This record gives sequence, structure tokens and C-alpha cells, in this order.
Amino acid sequence: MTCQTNSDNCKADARHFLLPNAELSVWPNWLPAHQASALQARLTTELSWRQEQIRIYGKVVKIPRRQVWMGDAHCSYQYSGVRFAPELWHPLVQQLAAKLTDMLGHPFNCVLLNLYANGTEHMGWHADDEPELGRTPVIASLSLGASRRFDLKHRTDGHQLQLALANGSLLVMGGDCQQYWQHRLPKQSRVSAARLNLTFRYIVPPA
Ligand SMILES: O=C(O)CCC(=O)C(=O)O
Repeated sequence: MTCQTNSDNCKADARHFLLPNAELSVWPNWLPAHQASALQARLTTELSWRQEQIRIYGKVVKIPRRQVWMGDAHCSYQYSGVRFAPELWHPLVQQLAAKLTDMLGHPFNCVLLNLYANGTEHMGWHADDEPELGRTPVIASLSLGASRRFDLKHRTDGHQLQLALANGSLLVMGGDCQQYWQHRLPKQSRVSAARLNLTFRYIVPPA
């Protein structure tokens, strides 16, 4: 993904990865650290975080993080068998969605926010390949707070990639990434600080 504007965020250094079946870019300093930390503090206290339960092999378990699903009214979303209706936009999050839409020349109308209290909280291997996102979704993932490892693996050809997603970094996954690759946020028990992640997405509005 390349920048479509001349904004300060676009001028921040970007790394574009040459990978089979994926477009992947990282802006390590998309937000300055002080701005990212201030945003993390506000969203942590101002949103109604929920720890959802899912059923795995017939057992109901709490997912190891807190979440908020937010966006335009039509953006209901199914994740691990659970359907979420969107929360109303928080103005700061809506501003970020508009900024990303402008920067990437691609619309974003919903976002999954994940709050990991520390390194024991995590997310397992998956792809953001729900049908409502379309065949080639663009996922813009903003990280706030503790730096965490982020792993990607190709579904068939053995390629693997590890990234460090630090405070204020932006990762953009596009092209066929969600069809051919899976990603996860592994446990890192030594990380004691919290991390907040926002994955912006687009769901086509009903006709
Ligand atoms: O916290 C992260 O960076 C991963 C989030 C994620 O994979 C997702 O929301 O689908």
C-alpha cells in the first residue's frame, strides 16, 4: 500500500515487504510516541471494553483480551461464531479512520479494538477473511502502548515473518494477504505493560 497524500503521517518512514500473495507495509512511527500514548490512555478509559466468550470444542471460554467493535450502523460483524453490533464511533477513532481513508485512498468504516492487559493476553492464528470484508480486504492496524511481536505465516508455501509492532506503528495488510496468510499476536509473558490495537476495516454497505 502506498500513500496517496502528502500528510505528515505519510512522510514517516515506511517499510514495504515483497511477499508472495500479499501486500504488506509498516509505518513504524506513524504516530509520534507521545500522541500514541495519550490516545491509548483516552481510549482505555473512555470505551466500554468487553471480554467476550467463545465456544471451543464445546467449551465456553473467555477470550484473552478485551474488545470493542465500532463503526457505521450497518457494520455488524461475526467473529469466532459471535455476532457483534457496532458501538457508535468515538470521535478520535473516527478521525483516525478518516485519516487512513485519505492516506491510503481506501475507505474504512469499522474497526475492531483489542486491549491486551499484558503479554499473557494474545490472539491465535487466524485471517481476517470473513465474507463481509470481501475477497481482498485492506486491514490497517494501529498499535498503541507496549511493543509486541506479530507473526505471519503463509498457508501453504512455508513463508513466515515476524514483526515488532511498537507504540504508534501502523501495519497495512492488503492484496491477497487474508486469503493466503494467517497472523497472530503470540503470548510474551515478559511484557508487563498494556497494548491497544485498532484494526480498521471496510464492510460494503447494503444496496
Ligand atoms: O493485536 C493485533 O495486532 C492483532 C489483531 C488482529 O489480528 C485482529 O484484530 O484480527
